[in-house]
Amino acid sequence: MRFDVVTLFPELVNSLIASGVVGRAAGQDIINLTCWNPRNYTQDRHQTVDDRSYGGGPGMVMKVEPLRDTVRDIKQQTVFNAETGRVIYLSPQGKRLDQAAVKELAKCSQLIFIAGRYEGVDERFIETEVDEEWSLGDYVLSGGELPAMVMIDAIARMIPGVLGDEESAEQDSFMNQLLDHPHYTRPELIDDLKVPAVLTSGNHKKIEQWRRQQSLGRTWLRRPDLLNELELSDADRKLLDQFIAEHSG
Ligand code: 9WO
Repeated sequence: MRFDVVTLFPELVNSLIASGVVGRAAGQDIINLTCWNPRNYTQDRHQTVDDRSYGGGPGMVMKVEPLRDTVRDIKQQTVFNAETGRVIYLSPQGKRLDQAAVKELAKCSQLIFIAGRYEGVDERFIETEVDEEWSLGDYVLSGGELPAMVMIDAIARMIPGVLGDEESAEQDSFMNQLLDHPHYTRPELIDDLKVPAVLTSGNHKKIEQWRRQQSLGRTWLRRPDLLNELELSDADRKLLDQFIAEHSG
């Protein structure tokens, strides 16, 4: 899968491939990450990529031409396929990203991310060149680079072969639409805090049940909105009812 990022800060985005899961996938040529700087697509002496906002007010807006020429060059140089490729803009005005959307996007052959800066980009660029607008949440950052990096990380780990067997995405929080259960490692006792006995019992059936119950219980406590989306099995219902009884008792 190809990730292309249009950014005024390529070194920030390229730091993704220096380490971790994404870095390893890039090293194995499972993914390709390439940054494109719209400053290289300007025609004027000052390499101008922004200008004042029509209507007035503080702050600058990213100009159409450098962004449009960058996207056109990416599409030409990488032989962009309009069926399997997407141009994505990251902003608080986008649709909220969730794991289901991440899974869908992981089926694409190429994603071109537009990382905006300043107060945003000229709306005409979004209208004509952008396929999808995504938001990570209701907060404002100083640019779209970090959201693009977040999306690349989330999408890359859904691509077959990116995660090792030990890291398998099937076990992740949200892959089963619930929050994750708690995790523990050595030592078994620290200060007066003990690891839950079930986890050291060696009873794998019991351990799996306990983890499922913790996932259900924590989702009930912290994200009831997620639970409302689900039709629980009889077994899950019993586990959750027991959790709720113990929690209020
Ligand atoms: C900056 C600003 C300053 C003064 C008044 C209003 C303002 N709005 C913005 C603004 O929204 N800037 C954005 C910065 C322009 C597009 C890129 N930026 C961005 C993307 N900030 N936050 C995101 C983002 C993307 C995805 N999910 C969450 C946040």
